[in-house]
Amino acid sequence: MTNHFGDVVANTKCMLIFGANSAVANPIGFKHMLQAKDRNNAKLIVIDPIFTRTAAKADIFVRIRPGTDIAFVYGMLNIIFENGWEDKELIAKRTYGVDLIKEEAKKYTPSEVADICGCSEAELIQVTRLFATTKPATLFWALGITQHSVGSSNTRILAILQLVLGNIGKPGAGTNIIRGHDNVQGATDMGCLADTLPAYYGLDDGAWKHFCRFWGVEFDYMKSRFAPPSDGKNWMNEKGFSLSRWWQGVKGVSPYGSDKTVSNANVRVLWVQGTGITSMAHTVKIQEALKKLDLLVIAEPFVNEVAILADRPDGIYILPASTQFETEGYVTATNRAMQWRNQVVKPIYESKEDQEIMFLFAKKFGFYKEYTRGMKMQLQDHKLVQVIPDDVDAVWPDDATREMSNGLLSIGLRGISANRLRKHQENWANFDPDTQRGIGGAVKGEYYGLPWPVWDEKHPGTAILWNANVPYEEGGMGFRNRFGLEHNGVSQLADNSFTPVGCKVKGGYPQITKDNIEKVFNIKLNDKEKELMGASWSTDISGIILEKCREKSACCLGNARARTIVWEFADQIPKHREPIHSPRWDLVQKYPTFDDQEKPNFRVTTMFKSEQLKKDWSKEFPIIISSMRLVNLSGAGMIERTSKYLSDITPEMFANVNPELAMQYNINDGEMMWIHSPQGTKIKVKCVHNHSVTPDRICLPYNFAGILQGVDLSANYPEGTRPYTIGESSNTVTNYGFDPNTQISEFNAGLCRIERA
Ligand SMILES: Nc1nc2c(c(=O)[nH]1)N[C@H]1C(S)=C(S)[C@@H](COP(=O)(O)OP(=O)(O)OC[C@H]3O[C@@H](n4cnc5c(=O)[nH]c(N)nc54)[C@H](O)[C@@H]3O)O[C@H]1N2
Ligand SMILES: Nc1nc2c(c(=O)[nH]1)N[C@H]1C(S)=C(S)[C@@H](COP(=O)(O)OP(=O)(O)OC[C@H]3O[C@@H](n4cnc5c(=O)[nH]c(N)nc54)[C@H](O)[C@@H]3O)O[C@H]1N2
Ligand SMILES: [Mo]
Repeated sequence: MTNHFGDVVANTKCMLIFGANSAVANPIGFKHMLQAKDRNNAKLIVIDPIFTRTAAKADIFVRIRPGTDIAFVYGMLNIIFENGWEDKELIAKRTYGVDLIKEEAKKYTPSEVADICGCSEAELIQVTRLFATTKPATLFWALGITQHSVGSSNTRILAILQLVLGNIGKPGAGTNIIRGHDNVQGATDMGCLADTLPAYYGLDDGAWKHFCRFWGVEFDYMKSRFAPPSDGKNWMNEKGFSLSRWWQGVKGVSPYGSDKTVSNANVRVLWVQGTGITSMAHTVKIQEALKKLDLLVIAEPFVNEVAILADRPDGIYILPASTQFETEGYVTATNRAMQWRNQVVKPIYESKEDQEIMFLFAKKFGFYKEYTRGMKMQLQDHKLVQVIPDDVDAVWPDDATREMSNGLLSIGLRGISANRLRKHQENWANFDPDTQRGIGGAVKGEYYGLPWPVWDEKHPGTAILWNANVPYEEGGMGFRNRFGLEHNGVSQLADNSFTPVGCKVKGGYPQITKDNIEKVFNIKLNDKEKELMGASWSTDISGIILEKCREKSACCLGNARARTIVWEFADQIPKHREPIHSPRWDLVQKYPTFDDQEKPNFRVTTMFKSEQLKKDWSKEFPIIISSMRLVNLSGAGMIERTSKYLSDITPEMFANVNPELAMQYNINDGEMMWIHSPQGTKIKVKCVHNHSVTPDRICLPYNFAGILQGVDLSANYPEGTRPYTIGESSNTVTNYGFDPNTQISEFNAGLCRIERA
């Protein structure tokens, strides 16, 4: 989120939600949106293929076909440019590539959009007029946008819409993706990903060297932990398998179609800690892989249903992990704010805290010393020194928090500390809910939870990203200069007539490096500073660059242009592309998906066109299938399905089906039906007649497991651990399809065939 929920309540005049059902998935967040309606008479617009509980509260609801948001937004942009509603000054001075967007948008006339999206021209015009002419206006989105083969293009076009309207870096505006799980922002920041070290540093040697420096280990030691280079690849710099495709790395598991696995080794052990696995797509492949593994380890407070999916006689270990209430530390909320949590009780029974399990693992495998040394380092006189000896344990979580502050500069964590975050927690009552600012005492002027970036220990955190109307010292900044100084001969820096408030460097300037700092800041570094300073702001552990930035009231990120063109991606600007399994064969010809991804990404190749063009899938699979959440169940659902009362609300797995569609297949309300996928898999679920879906689509919750393709797996649960309700996982029939950049599965647009069971 660029902004925060308090800001929505206080300042927003119009809210546009694409593909989020916050009334169910984020009820507390949604309460803020309802408050904005009450307090500011803010208008709520919802764009969703399903009439959700969120849509029920909207001033305008527009139903579109899943996977067509890019066409809809280009349709909006076309109308915006035709009427001159764009922010001309911002576009001229602080963006790059908007002309290409304007050109592309011309193709999306209201009638073209109506045809692609299945809405009316009047609906598109009404939404655009309201959203473009009401200021400030904010944009929310969640999984209806990201979980698609065009997920990354989807998110880009929404950011571009806000840029064009000038709804960025301002109170009441912004691009606000509502994050999912508790601490999902924190988990991402900490690099629980297969393609980067923590804080988005990536995996190249420069990133590893930076980490080795603040972890207090030699780069050569780190290198020795990895398999030697082979097949022209240095595996240390290669992405691992993603959570959505790990099964393709297991020997003997057949991939889909022509998909290939390109790795130096097979996956032989699966270690599961904090994810449900049955919540991932392609359950049948997962089951196949689980059978072939050497070993499956689950570190969990519950019996994760991955344990029962495969009928393994041996080689499964469940380690009891304690819950968040039995540990201490911080989590990061959807608005980048860090919330400190106390240990409520010591770990009960024989369970251990997650980090303790990892420490014991490291001890057993002989790298505990190197693993924990980062926590023992402290900055003294601009240099990191080991202050706790190797044979003395660090203090959890204080020393771990310092480790992050030492090294995770790319997201601006230098200003955090355990004590600073504890102080915020102890002073909850002393923050203004609208601005999130401390009103007095020990927290005066600081933003609650120090939303990152929090550049140094005096910095208050950044309540609203890219806000150039407040000084650096209060969380202000221009747009980041991340992608070079020039592209196609055009400067990527902001126009010289634009200077963020209070900044002593006038006009556009680049991100700050050791090489350019003297010139950009018009200063002379002394020899000691030169010796200690890292190559750029994001690797300068000494902190000298950040000190100089404070003196100049200038953000280290630079003052640049926001780009609409991503020259590294297959689609340099977002393009509408039909879902891989599309119900519109005619549109597949006009808007085909990407070329097959032959170059492995996350160690696998991915089919696009070859799968899409194989045949007109809609002949055999005429119905669209998409996902939903239930308020009483979360994720893979194991936690709640072990509660008698929460189970009782949805005692069975089901699908919402429009009665008209159900009756075509002779399926009465409450009868069982089969759902078949293009991959040849099937699930047996209860048919619930429901008018939230139109007759061309059905919608399923994804929070069940324990039954697979009609087979009850109850016997596989260890005694006394079977939840009150089990059911088919909708992910058994989730269609083939992955985003080319992120590998996220196509959970929200696929096709199926139904029949009475
Ligand atoms: N079809 C379909 N599939 C989807 C989605 C969809 O919309 N449709 N959504 C996707 C999304 S966005 C997500 S985030 C995933 C969510 O799916 P999962 O990641 O599977 O989510 P949870 O079920 O919450 O899994 C968390 C597991 O961690 C355990 N756990 C809880 N607390 C702790 C702890 O402190 N320590 C440890 N070690 N374990 C703990 C829980 O018992 C649980 O088994 O599902 C994805 N799958
Ligand atoms: N009770 C409960 N709360 C949860 C969770 C849970 O499992 N249970 N999970 C948590 C997690 S991990 C997450 S990530 C969040 C997710 O939060 P949300 O994303 O708000 O949850 P979903 O129900 O998946 O909502 C996605 C919406 O997108 C719509 N949609 C599908 N395809 C498209 C499309 O192509 N375009 C548009 N415009 N809309 C589309 C769907 O119909 C649906 O209404 O929820 C979190 N909160
Ligand atoms: Mo999520």
